Amino acid sequence: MASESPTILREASEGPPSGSDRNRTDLPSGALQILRPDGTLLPGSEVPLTDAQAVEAYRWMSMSKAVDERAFTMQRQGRLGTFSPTRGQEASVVGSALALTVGKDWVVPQYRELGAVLMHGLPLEQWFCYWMGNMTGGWIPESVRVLPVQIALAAQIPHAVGLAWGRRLLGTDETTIVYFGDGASSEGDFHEAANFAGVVDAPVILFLQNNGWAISTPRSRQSAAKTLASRAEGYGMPGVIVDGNDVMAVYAATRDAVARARRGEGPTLIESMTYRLGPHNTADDHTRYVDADDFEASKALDPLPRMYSYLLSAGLWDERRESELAEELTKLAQDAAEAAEKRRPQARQVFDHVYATPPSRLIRQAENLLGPNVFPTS
Ligand SMILES: Cc1ncc(C[n+]2csc(CCOP(=O)(O)OP(=O)(O)O)c2C)c(N)n1
Ligand SMILES: [Mg+2]
Repeated sequence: MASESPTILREASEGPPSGSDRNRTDLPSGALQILRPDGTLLPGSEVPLTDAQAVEAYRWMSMSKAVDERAFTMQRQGRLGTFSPTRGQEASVVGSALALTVGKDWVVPQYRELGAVLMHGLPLEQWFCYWMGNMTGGWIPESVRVLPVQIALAAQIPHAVGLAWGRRLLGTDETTIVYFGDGASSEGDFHEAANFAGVVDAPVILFLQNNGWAISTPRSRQSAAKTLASRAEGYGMPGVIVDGNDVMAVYAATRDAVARARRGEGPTLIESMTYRLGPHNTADDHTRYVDADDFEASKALDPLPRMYSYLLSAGLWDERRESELAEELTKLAQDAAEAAEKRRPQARQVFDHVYATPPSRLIRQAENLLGPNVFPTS
């Protein structure tokens, strides 16, 4: 395990608020950063990951990217439904999920946390099935402590707080992490859940991925607060801002929040400042609303080359391992996608498990689509 040494804060500077739309590539002052964009360590900082964890983090980030690419291609070929890529947010997702214990702690996703759910045991084939519209894709194996994808913004946050609190009442020291975006943080559900978490000291990490956009609505239109983390004050919990493209900083901040939760000190709000390096989802065209210069600037902060450079200079990685990994991940993504395609959903499934006794209009629709006498279903 990595040491529990105190994390190093980025040198204080007068940074911009987390809500400014332009020049977002500068971090707000006080944001936690360990690995600079060029992959070198910030002077005076300690590496919070063991060598094995650093390689593991990079592998999961690379896997997330490989799956995104496969899924994107398949969506364009009409073989997969609309989905939201993680691209650009790999460090934010993987660094945080790495700080929790697999099989013990709970992961509650929004819809952009592919790496986290895979790391905590969700089979990749299930993930593909879900986005292919197969109703069995939402099934999560009993031993996997991951909750289903939540599209209704912020609706997962009260559930996560209840889950965290309930497990504590049962006498466990389990922790729950719940992911949501800057857009979701404007929903009433977020504020009610955060308030309740503070009151009952729920062992939960409210992990806010601030990627600057809620589809085409910029962060500045979500809240007039200077930073989203500052809202924590009103709920009686610490608010931490972290460079979300630095997997080490994200890990360190989440590790400290997990330690607090296990000690019975309650929730933490983490604002992870990151960038969406692409469209909101496969139905979106971000070039119509994201400033081209800003987009270029955020590409320079891509978390993958940053960690790649670090691993190279630490002697933990080389070009041969990189090309072997790329090959391995391409095959892994392809195999899982093909296995999911073999389970392609049948059109009649949309009529199943909805009503015990289907109303006549539903029967008419089913018969139009599938022919006479399709009901009763199995
Ligand atoms: C309650 C609700 N309102 C609106 C939507 C439509 N919608 C889907 S994603 C999205 C943007 C969410 O932005 P954010 O929370 O920042 O997450 P991100 O997509 O940036 O990861 C919106 C408005 C929804 N799914 N649920
Ligand atoms: Mg967002």
